[in-house]
Amino acid sequence: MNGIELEDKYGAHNYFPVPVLLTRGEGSWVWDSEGKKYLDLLSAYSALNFGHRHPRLVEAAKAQLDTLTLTSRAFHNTQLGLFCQELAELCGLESVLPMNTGAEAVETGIKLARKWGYQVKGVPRDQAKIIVFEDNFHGRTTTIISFSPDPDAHDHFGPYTPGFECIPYGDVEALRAAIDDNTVAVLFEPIQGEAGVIIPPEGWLRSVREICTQNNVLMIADEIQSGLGRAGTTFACEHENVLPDVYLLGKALGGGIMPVSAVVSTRAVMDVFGPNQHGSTFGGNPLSCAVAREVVAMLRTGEWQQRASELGAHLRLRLESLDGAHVKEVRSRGLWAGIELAPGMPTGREVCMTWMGKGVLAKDTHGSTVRVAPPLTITEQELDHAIAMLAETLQG
Ligand code: IF1
Repeated sequence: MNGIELEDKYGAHNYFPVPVLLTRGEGSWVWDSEGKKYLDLLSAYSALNFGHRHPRLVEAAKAQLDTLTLTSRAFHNTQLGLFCQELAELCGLESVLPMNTGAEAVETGIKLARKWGYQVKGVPRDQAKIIVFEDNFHGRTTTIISFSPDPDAHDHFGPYTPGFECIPYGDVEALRAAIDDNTVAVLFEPIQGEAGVIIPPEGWLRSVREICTQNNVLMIADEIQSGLGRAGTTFACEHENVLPDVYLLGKALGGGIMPVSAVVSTRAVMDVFGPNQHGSTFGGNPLSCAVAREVVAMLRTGEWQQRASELGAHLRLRLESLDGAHVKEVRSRGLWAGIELAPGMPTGREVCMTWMGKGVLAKDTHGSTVRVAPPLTITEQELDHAIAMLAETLQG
């Protein structure tokens, strides 16, 4: 049996992957078991912003593998403090709580906001409310899916966690109306990824910032997919010069090598967590921190963000030149685009299957949208080739 057959026989069927068996990755490219190569336009949902096996990141991992990989937080290790300092400085904030997956960072952010609400804001016990948005995606734990609008993610996993109110994304008046004395946080994606790269109206991020400040509510930005260069800036919030109270980070923070996530905030907010009140076995391990420190160092120069911004402008022009009979709308920021297919076109999955046959790997979302999120290492020539293959695919 090959890998696909083994997965089918012994693996849980919680995904429906595109039928390709990958064996090697390098930069913007991956190879399948038959030696065919593909441009990777998914980047593991933006966990591979620096491409497959970036030499600087592999080197950082190898060096740490030969010294110390795991201590638990029962003891200090020489990588964690430096990671916290360097990431806090990159964010323009003061304190870092390291975790592993994005969902763990989101859960940590929810616990942080609730505890801050009770201990600092003075919300009555167990009355904390967090405002979330329609078409959100923040992960797959039972609390997170409690406020998921997606039936596949939500249904049959009850009983659900209370304390969340879901309102329309991008609607300032709805937000103003939803906030009350028990509201402790607003949890949002600055650009909604899974919803299909949905970009909020210009000024919405600033309004969220103002409303949160005016009402003593924590502004929690889930930048797990939108952050770390993807949107052409270090954080997507920067597009409107907004600094949230809390950043939730993950995916690319691990350099495409380790699962690394983090919650970053001010010292005043983070100090609501005392010893033994939160944590995880692997959070802050020296191997993860060594890789994530190299990611932070690569982002510190701004060259990756600049590259995503410039090449993203080129990507947008190329996508907008696609035939309007095939494409209803292009939404993009930086090297991140959602291509809404026109009515009557094949489904997003069918388009991705045909595109795969032309040497490009991408993923659909919500049936009619094709996501484009190449590694930020992609060249203009590679991008042009991928779009040319898409144009061929759409021509049918
Ligand atoms: C799957 C989607 C993307 C995220 C944001 C938190 C998390 C994610 C904004 C949780 C994770 C992943 C999860 C993965 C596929 C992918 C995904 F299709 F599910 F919705 F990217 F859009 N916040 N997104 O995008 O991070 O716990 O996964 O590390 O579950 O299939 P995680």
